[in-house]
Order: sequence, then C-alpha cells, then structure tokens
Amino acid sequence: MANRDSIFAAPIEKLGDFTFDENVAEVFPDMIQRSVPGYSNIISAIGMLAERFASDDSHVYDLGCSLGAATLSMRRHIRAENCHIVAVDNSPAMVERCKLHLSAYRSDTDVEVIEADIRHIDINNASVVVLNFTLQFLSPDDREALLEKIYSGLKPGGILIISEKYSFGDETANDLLIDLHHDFKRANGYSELEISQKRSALENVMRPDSIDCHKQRLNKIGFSSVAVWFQCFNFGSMFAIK
Ligand code: GEK
Repeated sequence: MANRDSIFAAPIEKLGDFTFDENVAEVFPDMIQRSVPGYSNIISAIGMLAERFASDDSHVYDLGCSLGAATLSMRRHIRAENCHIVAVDNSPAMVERCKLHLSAYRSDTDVEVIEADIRHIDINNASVVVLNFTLQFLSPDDREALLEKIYSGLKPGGILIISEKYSFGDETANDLLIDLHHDFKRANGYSELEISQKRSALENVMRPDSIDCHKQRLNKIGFSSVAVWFQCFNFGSMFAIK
C-alpha cells in the first residue's frame, strides 16, 4: 500500500512554500488521490485519448510527470508503432521514483524520463502532450510561452490534454466550489489543520486560472477545438486540438 500523506498533520511553526521534495514524492500517490477530485478518472481517460491520438513515429510528452501515472496509463493504451514517450519533471526526487516505477512494467512503447524544467525543453514531432496539473505551478507569464511552444511542437491533428484547478469569476460559485473541495478532502481523512496548512503552503506556488482564461489563451495561440471534457468541483481537464 502507498505511504499515507501526513505532511501537514502536525502544526508547522514556519510554513514555507510547498515544494516537490523527497517527503512529498514518498507519499505522492496517496496525496494526489485524496486531494484531487476525479484524479483516477482523468488518468484513465488520458490513456484513452492517447490511444486515439498517438500516431506512428511520433513523440508523446508527459510534462510535470511526477511518478509517471499519466505516462503509465498512456503506455498501456498506445497502439501506434514507434511511438516514444518523453516524461519530464524538475524534481529530482520525483524523477528518481518515476524511473523505478516505470521500470517495474514492461511495454513495447519506450519511455524516456528526463529531469528538466519544462520551460526549457525542446518539444517536436508531438502527437500527444499532457499537462496533468502542472501548468498551474508555472508563473502566469510562463504559461502562455509554454503553451505556444507546445502548439508549435504538435503535429497537425495532435492533442494537448491540460488538467488544472480552476478559479471562478463569480465569488459565490468560487467559494462554494472551494468548500466542496474541502469537504472532499475531509471525507478522505484530512483534518482541518491539514487542509488549512496545505492551503497556505500552496498560496504563493499555485495561482489557478479560470476556464475562460484557459479557453481564450488556447484559442489565441491557434488551437482549433478546445473543450472541457471533465469537471468535478474546482478541478477539471480540457483538451485542445491543433
Ligand atoms: C500526475 N502529472 O500524477 N518543470 C518540470 N516539472 C515541474 C515544473 C517545471 N517548471 N513545475 C512543477 N513541476 C502528475 C501530477 S504534480 C501536481 C503533477 C500536483 C512538476 C512538479 O515537480 C510536480 O511533480 C508536478 O509538476 C506537479 O499525473 O502535485 O498537484
């Protein structure tokens, strides 16, 4: 069984910004399952979309791959020949564990795990690009530049799958969706202290955009078909096709 996340269970005197360090990597599967509504459904659907969109002799990117859950799901589903998955994360602890995790399963689709900043890697000949809860950790200025780079690296007909936590312009709706998310965390065994300390630690690190902001930015860059295909409370996932 995965190690249980108790990072914010005891009072922390000096609460710093959240980082993807060794402690987080160790409990990550438990943390993301209990914190992100719909995470497992999204991971399964990423595999289904990759099966449809991955083309022969192309690259598939998993940007901010953490322990490689999306990569594993895609690798299980992809039928295309000579498809190469590139999984990227800039946390050494995540990359080390991701490599171990992936090597435990056998597949015909090869995977390369790279420790790098996704803002600085080359993206080319791509049929599928996944940003599963990663874009939200970049500064607002870096988001558009990364999406432009992804657009130019995608083949025509290629797909970007982008899952995020959203903000909502209507204050009542926003507050209600945040409350429902906190209820979800309570139901999954997180205490009030854990919820509030995690919220503070994420405050400077994660600034969610609205669904409209995502759609407008993707359309402006040139993506043709942009749609939300999943939403639960203030979390969701979109696709954008070139
Ligand atoms: C999953 N996709 O399980 N360059 C590379 N990696 C980055 C960067 C960056 N600039 N910024 C953040 N990361 C995964 C879950 S988690 C989401 C993604 C979450 C990495 C960071 O190290 C972390 O592993 C990941 O993005 C975000 O499907 O924890 O809410």
